[in-house]
Amino acid sequence: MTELDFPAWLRIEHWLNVLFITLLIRSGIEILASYPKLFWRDDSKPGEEWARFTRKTMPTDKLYDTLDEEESYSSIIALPGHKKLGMGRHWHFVSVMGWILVGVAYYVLLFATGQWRRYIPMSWSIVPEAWTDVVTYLSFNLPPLLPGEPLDAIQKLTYAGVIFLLAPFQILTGAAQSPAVEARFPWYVQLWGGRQSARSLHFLGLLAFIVFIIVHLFMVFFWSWGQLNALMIFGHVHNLNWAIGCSFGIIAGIVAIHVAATVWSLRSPRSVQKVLGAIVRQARLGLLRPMTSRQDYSNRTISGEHRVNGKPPDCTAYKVMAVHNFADWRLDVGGLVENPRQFTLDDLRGMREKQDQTVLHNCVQGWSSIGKWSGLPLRDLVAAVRPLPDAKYICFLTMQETGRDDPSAEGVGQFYEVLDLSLADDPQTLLAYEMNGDPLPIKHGAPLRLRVENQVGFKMAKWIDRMEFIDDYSAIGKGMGGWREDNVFYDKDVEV
Ligand SMILES: Nc1nc2c(c(=O)[nH]1)N[C@H]1C(S)=C(S)[C@@H](COP(=O)(O)O)O[C@H]1N2
Ligand SMILES: [Mo]
Repeated sequence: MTELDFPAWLRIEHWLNVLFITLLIRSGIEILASYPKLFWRDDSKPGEEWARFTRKTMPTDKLYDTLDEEESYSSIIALPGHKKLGMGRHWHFVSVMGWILVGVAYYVLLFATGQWRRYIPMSWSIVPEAWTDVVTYLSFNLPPLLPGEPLDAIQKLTYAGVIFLLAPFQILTGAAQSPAVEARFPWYVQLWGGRQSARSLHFLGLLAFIVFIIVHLFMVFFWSWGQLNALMIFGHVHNLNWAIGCSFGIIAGIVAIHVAATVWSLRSPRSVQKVLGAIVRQARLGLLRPMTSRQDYSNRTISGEHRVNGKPPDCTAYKVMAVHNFADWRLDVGGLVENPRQFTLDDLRGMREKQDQTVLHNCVQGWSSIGKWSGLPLRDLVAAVRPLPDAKYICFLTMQETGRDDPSAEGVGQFYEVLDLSLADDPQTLLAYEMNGDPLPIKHGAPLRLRVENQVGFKMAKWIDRMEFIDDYSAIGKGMGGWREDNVFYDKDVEV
């Protein structure tokens, strides 16, 4: 065999890659568990999934929401397992940052050192050769190596495919699922066939990675575990037993990191949320926060049945108000403002002509729908109450008492969400009182709900009746910036 002279940087990259890819796979499976169905179309219409990874069936006689569809997977396959979407997201985002850094360094070094020649084929004749190799493998024989190279044709093509196509494909289809990217560049999502198509393709990319890993491990084993590991660890074949020992040592180390990440996430999710959240936050605010929504989907793309998340207020006061078309409802706006006041629905309707926006809704769980929302841009209301200079956030309080309204919810107390005041400037941040041309239906947040189109769905509080301008949210709820942040450990800022 021609020497596989792996330089030190390449050997280090290889093992870091193993760490990050396995973290990405397990945390990705956790994210999948929260909505274990795959669709091609952006309405995520029940029954139209092309793949499902759950046996649950949904009731047809009562309102269920998409959280009822969530699955609990084992920690063996998911990081951390057991319905912990918040944790899965933190690990996925931190790992992808690490993976991209490692990947960029890898590309740069590959081209700087000429090592790329190992992987990029220079002649089309490699394609028929690769095919012959596949047939040879399938008949349990070993194909010849390429002249003067350490790989056979199919190996070379596969590595080129994984390094230069599959890895970028996963990053690009991942980015296509960020609500901020989708809001700012709707054409980019369409490039992948839509939000659900991007999610499905991202999943197929995962399968491709898993197949690659299995075949790769099998081949290494088949060729010589000791020799190849010696080359990938020390850069030369020396003492095979020592190399085999070290390879298992490295694998044990990676497994230990997985176990530690899993145990940490299950035992103290709050500290994971704080530590990993702080790392991801920088990248999120720097790269994605500037992306403001510019969506204008055509009427014909509107989903026939917009999906629902959250159970409506289950109390007499709300129901009586609903019967009277919310004539008695008031929006209370106060806190750090010059002009605290109450608004009726008619006040909001009368402040200016309603603004329409037809947009893609992204739920943190992975489903989407397209709806047309109409209402008052939040910035108009902000201008009317005149925030004081130290106001930094708006806290949206709702009429929903989660413990009362949804006994299966993973927390109790009033549902609320805190928004950075700066997001109120975005033209498509809206206080919506209409949906698809009708007054807002109860399940979608009647009489008033928030729309912040470059964020994930859970920020868009429904059934709002109070807005408080504040300079600090650490004393509200459990202090994390929202009910879901408090109870299921999501990030407060969710451009992804
Ligand atoms: N008050 C309240 N608002 C809420 C929720 C909730 O549970 N309670 N769920 C959020 C989530 S997770 C999503 S995805 C959207 C769903 O909006 P929709 O039901 O109109 O599709 O509402 C958000 N607003
Ligand atoms: Mo959601």
